[in-house]
Amino acid sequence: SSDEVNKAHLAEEAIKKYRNTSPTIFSKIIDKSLPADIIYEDDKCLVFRDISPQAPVHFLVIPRIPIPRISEVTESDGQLLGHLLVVAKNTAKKEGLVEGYRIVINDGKNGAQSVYHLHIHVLGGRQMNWPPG
Ligand code: DGP
Repeated sequence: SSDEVNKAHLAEEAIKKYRNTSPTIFSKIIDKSLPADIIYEDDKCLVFRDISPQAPVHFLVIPRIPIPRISEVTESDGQLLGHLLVVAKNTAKKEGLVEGYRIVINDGKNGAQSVYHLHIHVLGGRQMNWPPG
């Protein structure tokens, strides 16, 4: 269908756009050369537990394509970004976070980003505070 063709074109565009991105530690988690506690994966993304958990439940949702950071995304990434959020919500439910949770994306220096492969943090299992530090 034209919808499938459109999806394929968007995927091809995203791969081209980010093809010069340097690999990070998350590339090794994706290709399974570095072990991680993976709790969900599909053709577009991976979900695994953070190595340094900041809450009783703390996992990361990452795209398979190496988008470096949220500030570099464009409209053509929209479908993928939407998918990552839906996966974050589905995994939060599977993890039993019925009382709520926090979703965070750190960007760049002021956002305290340390790994330049886009990731959505999901934290739960305790009361979160506002404002964040
Ligand atoms: P950020 O500061 O937003 O870039 O978060 C990066 C997160 O990635 C940080 O909470 C720790 C986590 N992390 C870094 N290296 C590894 C790793 O090798 N394995 C796992 N599971 N998590 C990692």
